[in-house]
Amino acid sequence: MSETTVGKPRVVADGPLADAILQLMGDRVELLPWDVGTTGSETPVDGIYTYGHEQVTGAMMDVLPGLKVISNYGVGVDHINLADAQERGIPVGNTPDVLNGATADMAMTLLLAAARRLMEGDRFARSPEFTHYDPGYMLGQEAHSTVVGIIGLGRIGWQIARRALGFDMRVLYHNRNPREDLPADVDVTYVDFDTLLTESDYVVLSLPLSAETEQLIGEQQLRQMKSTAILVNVARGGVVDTDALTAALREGEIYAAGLDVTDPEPLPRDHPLLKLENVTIAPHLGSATEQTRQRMAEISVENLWAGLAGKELLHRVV
Ligand code: 8YV
Repeated sequence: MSETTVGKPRVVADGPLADAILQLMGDRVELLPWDVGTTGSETPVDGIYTYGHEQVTGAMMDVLPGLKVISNYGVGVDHINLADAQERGIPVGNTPDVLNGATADMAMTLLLAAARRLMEGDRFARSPEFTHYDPGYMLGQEAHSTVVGIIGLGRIGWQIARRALGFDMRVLYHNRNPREDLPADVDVTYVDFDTLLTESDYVVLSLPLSAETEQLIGEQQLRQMKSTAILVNVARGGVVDTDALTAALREGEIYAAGLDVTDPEPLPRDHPLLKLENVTIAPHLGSATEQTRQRMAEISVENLWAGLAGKELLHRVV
């Protein structure tokens, strides 16, 4: 142990961490590499900081003596075993709300790009094949004045709904239960899962990944969707059966997909999904704006400080 690390809280983190996070942490912690969570430590480890989506299990918590807090950079905590954390009395913090707007913007970006074949057009416009304009090529699907079905009308889903209303879309949603807290003058309609799938022109996924939602969208659900429908996923790749989606897109069961997330992530570089023209895909950029990332950094580091000091976290999941 060097002189500069004596007495500092020791925190296992998966990195390399963004500069903004390192700046906020300053020299207040000793950062330990992620594999300490596997090899274990004889001296106390005070915290875990998750930057990407590395798995945090009860076994990892057990080999880090004195663990006081797990702070996650992001809202989704499906990679952290919450039951194990709760059982051990270790608070888990996340960064909700600050990323609602950016993630909803990304949902609309993917929806519009997939509907209007933007990436296909971009590839064509750059290629040697684009030698003359033809009003008959690359006709897409209308986005305005259509029906969007949001699965998971939580904090992010609500922001997607507001944007869709601005596009004159009719907004359907499905949650475990209808929301009672929505403003009365906002026209969003709760429907059952099957109705949402069959009536929507756009099915947008913005729900957490859990044992109940894993592979929620599979072969049968894709078959229920319109052949002109577009699936947008800004949630987690695991909510969708990747093989079933690949087949549905290839066979024209649905029109297109706009994906910010995949399962696995990233997909193997030779995966057939990546070869399809009717997929618009981003490398998990939902909340990736400079402004949102800064706020996520601030909240996650505040959560870390609070947990290390034994205080209530700013945002605590369990
Ligand atoms: C983050 C996310 O980029 O917040 C989430 O759940 O998926 C993303 O916005 C991610 O958590 C950072 O690794």
